[in-house]
Amino acid sequence: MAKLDRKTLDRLPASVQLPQAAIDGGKSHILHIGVGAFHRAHQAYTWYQLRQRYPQQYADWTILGVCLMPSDQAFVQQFAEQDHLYALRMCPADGEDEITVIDTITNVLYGPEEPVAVIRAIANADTKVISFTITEGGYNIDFEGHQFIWSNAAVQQDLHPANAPITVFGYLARGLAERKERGAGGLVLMSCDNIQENGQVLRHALLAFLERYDPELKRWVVESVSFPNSMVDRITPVSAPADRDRFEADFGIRDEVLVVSEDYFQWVLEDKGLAGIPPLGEVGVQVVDDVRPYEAMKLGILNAGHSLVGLLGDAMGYTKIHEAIEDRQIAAVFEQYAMHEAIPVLPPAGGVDLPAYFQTVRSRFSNAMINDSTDRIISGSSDKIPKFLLPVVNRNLKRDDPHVAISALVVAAWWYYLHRANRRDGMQSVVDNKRDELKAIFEDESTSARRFLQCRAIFGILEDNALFIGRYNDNVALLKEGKMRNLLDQVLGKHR
Ligand code: CS2
Repeated sequence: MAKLDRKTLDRLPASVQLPQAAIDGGKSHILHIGVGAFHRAHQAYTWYQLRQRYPQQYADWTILGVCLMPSDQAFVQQFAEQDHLYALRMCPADGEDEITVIDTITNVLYGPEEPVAVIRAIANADTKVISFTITEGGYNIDFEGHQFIWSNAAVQQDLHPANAPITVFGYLARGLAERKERGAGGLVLMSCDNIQENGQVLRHALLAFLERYDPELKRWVVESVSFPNSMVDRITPVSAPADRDRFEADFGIRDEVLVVSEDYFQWVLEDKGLAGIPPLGEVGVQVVDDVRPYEAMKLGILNAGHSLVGLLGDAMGYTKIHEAIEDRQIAAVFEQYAMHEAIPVLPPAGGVDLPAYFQTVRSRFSNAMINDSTDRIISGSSDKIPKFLLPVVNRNLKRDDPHVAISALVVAAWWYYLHRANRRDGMQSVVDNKRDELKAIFEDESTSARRFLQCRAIFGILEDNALFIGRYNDNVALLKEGKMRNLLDQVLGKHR
């Protein structure tokens, strides 16, 4: 079967949108680290649209991708075999899908094999923006968001300039040092991960690393680099073989790196240090003075809501998000969480009607066409829960009348998920950076619930809060008895 590439492109029917704008092959002004499906459904799509709209002006605003993880290697190869073309299938809940072939990523470097090329690209004066989707854990910052984690062995290796870099900080340090040396000028480092104040977190982590690596370079970065915060949103599951089979059946061409996403799109970007960057506002990006309220809204309602629906859904035997959200009790628990725990502690976001925002999120979750799995949502929970749910809990605990019943249920449901996974397969099936630490905690079933909450790297000092512990313990007790429906009934209506 022929694959999607430059030669087969024109076999696609008119219903598929094809790139029209020519590419200036010489240079790419954007370097992106972490070329996963989300990046391709979101930022790459946006830059692509800009080039289609202004083909002459922005012909060289293309993306040079960088992948650093061994798990990305197969993708790097397949993508190259397709001349770096991929199709994005955007699915509304009902109605026709929209399919666009995107050519905006001109090449992808695989860091472990081509470290020097990555370093050169960072140093290249043509590179004006480096953006990042390296996941919540990639920033190597502890729960409170303040301390850089020095105990990370890869970070220790990266501190020695003679070693080949491993972490994103190792690459940035070497590349930016060369950039400074060459006088190639400052640039924008744009985090696109789900973290409150993602730009500031990136800045904080990088400066902490550079303080030890090269204090002189740190000073240069402070003066020459901007770190705008941003909020990015588009639900993008991992595409399944069935999605690729369908594409092949429909069009007679195989796309091994197809991306499937919802049709909803949001990107809110802080207007900070963006001089010289094309007007992304022209293609739907909201450029604002302060992104933080938008980030808090999205993390606290959509991302924490995802964890809620994923974990409760899994506990009740659902494997898909759109099926779990159709469960009457789960839907009611999500609504109670949003209305009584999240929205009252969220700052106003530029006049957004938060209850209406919640309703939109709920209907996005029920979109069967994107077929998102509870497994994807639960994966990486030890990086996600501290960024998504715990800020809402902590804001509540600072109030006179804190509401944490549902948040404590979500944490208990996570405990329950790990408890069952440990019994089932010794946690082999758990995808999480902290799996080994978690496994040690779950070895002794009689103490696992208590020791789980004591894990400070995840929960900070939550275990010192009597209200939260009380709620959590009640939930764990019922979960141990397997009384999930009773538990949800009890929690519904119990606001505190
Ligand atoms: C999800 C996000 O992984 C998760 O837990 O909540 O990937 C979510 O789909 C995106 O942030 C949507 O923009």
